[in-house]
Amino acid sequence: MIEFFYNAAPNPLKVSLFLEESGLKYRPIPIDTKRGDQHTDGYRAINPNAKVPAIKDGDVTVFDSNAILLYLAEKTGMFLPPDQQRGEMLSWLFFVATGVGPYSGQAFHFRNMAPEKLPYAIKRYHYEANRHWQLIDDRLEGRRYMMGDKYTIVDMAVWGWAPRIPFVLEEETAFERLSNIKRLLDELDSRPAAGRAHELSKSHKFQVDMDDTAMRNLYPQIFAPDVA
Ligand SMILES: N[C@@H](CCC(=O)N[C@@H](CS)C(=O)NCC(=O)O)C(=O)O
Repeated sequence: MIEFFYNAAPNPLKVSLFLEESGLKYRPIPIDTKRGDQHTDGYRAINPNAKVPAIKDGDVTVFDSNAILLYLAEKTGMFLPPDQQRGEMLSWLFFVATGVGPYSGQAFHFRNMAPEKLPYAIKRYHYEANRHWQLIDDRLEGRRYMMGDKYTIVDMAVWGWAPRIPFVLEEETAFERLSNIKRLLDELDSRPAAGRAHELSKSHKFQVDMDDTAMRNLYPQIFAPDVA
């Protein structure tokens, strides 16, 4: 049975969705990142990057959410586009992995969590996160899903992060202009598997307080010596 290391954040949520959609048998193992579960030697042996999600599938260990989505899709043959769209799928999947996710995360970080308000960092990540989300919205114009008519892992990758858009861009009404993303989000949210994925996130009492320990576990660089 697959062991699934998760918390309630966007990257693990995408993998929950695949696991629930596919019907694969799995055992969820909560990793409370505010408490520092990700930094134990045992967990670092599974994910040397000390983040969630990760999975163990027998002898195979996979970390990084979009790598896991691709691994599970190839393992099951599910939620993949037709072969002739493989290159296109990889582009969008990696674009979400290297663009949408990290830039959204940094936009939120520099605006809300960074110990200093750095106007240029805030501006750069806001600009880029907004540009990335606009590209996703444009891609969905005239297409039901990211790959066209078929629901694939790229939609799951987008779905994980999309609910955070109003926070990331600090724009309550963002979905009024990113309406194609909202349409996709609503459609996937109406699927029973998405409901179960959300339930899993809520089923464990992860620490909520951003206390000093949580800050040290999530943002150790704040406490590291300054670089020149
Ligand atoms: N590229 C990784 C990023 C994983 C990531 O940043 N996970 C966050 C939760 S969404 C995390 O584990 N944060 C805890 C930490 O940074 O210590 C992926 O896509 O899985």
